[in-house]
Amino acid sequence: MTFNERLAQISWEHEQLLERENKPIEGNGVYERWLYPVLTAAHAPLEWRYDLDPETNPYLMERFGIHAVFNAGAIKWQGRYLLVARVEGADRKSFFAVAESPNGVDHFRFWDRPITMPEWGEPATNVYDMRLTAHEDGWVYGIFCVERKDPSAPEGDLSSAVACAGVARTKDFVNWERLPDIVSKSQQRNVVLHPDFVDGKYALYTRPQDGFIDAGNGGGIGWTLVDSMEKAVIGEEKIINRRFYHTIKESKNGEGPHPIKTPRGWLHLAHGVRGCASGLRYVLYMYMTSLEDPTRLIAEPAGFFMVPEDDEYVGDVMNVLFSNGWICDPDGRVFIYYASCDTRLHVATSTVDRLVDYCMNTAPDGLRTGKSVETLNALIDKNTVK
Ligand code: BGC
Ligand code: BMA
Repeated sequence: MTFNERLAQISWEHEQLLERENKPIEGNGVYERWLYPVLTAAHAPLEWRYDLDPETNPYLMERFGIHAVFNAGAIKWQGRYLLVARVEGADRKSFFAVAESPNGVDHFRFWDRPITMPEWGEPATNVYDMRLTAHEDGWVYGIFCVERKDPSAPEGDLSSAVACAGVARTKDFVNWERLPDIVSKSQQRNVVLHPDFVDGKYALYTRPQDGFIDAGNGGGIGWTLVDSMEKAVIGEEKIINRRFYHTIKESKNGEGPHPIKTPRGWLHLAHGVRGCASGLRYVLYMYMTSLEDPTRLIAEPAGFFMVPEDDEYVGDVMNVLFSNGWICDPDGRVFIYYASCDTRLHVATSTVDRLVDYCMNTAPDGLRTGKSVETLNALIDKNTVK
């Protein structure tokens, strides 16, 4: 193929992908998955991947490999559905890029350029998993994981890392003001800003952990209040959602996007991790906290909300669903953006009513098999005509 033939072909294929309509798949009553991923590496603009000049790139080769698009923060902004995705290059570095859609389920297109995130302190080796919060103070904050090589790692150890929470704020998603990384006594990878002031302070969901990978004695998802986001220091962390033996979150858990305020309480989406023969298994689960006291757990259905299915099992890091973005429309529709296997991004839809019903009316985990059978028998009794 000539340069021009090849360019015509890849442009046509790219446009087909971007214009493809999505459709919902009937599910379990709680949510509907949609057939096609909303964002993949193939959605990246051709201008990002190719040198389009026949003089300097006669074979029309990719010059910058985009490998995966996943774990996106999400927000409704000026009537449009915006995702701030984690885009990972062939070089394993990830960065943030905004993609927008008119309806939240398809036609997502990246803006012209990725986000140029200002550095703070020692330049980051990697950044990922941004949680977006339109805060009561008028700013949109992005809190994300900043990863740097562990300076105390022995020579030859090129894996040990230090993770902390980076903070930036914006009013247009193009220009970001970087604030100091959040100070914390432990490493932090899943820090999320609550949208409202609480007692006049900023409230953060945290995830204290012992090491870079190990949650260790960090009991689960924490909560802390800080005076300012311009100099945030995590002091006392109150654990609001614990980990338990033999559950989907026995190894680790972390807050997803910030919770949605509903008349019955704050609705949370989180991830739970357990170890198994095939490595770490990441699944999504939900819980609710009280409006009066956002640290008080009021409902938590047993087990997972979503796990990988079919093709979702296959990817770079197998057996992983992860979500750090959802959008709640004024009519109560909820768009849940979840990624599979650190590879691609999908959407599932539900409503606030259905998700609250799911949380309030699904039995909690009894933490042992006998309790599970009791719960099951109660349901069967209810369904059995006497
Ligand atoms: C990866 C993340 C992962 C973390 C812990 C990082 O280096 O980029 O995707 O969550 O390690 O395994
Ligand atoms: C983590 C997260 C994600 C990722 C997951 C699975 O700890 O921070 O970036 O999706 O591991 O690799």
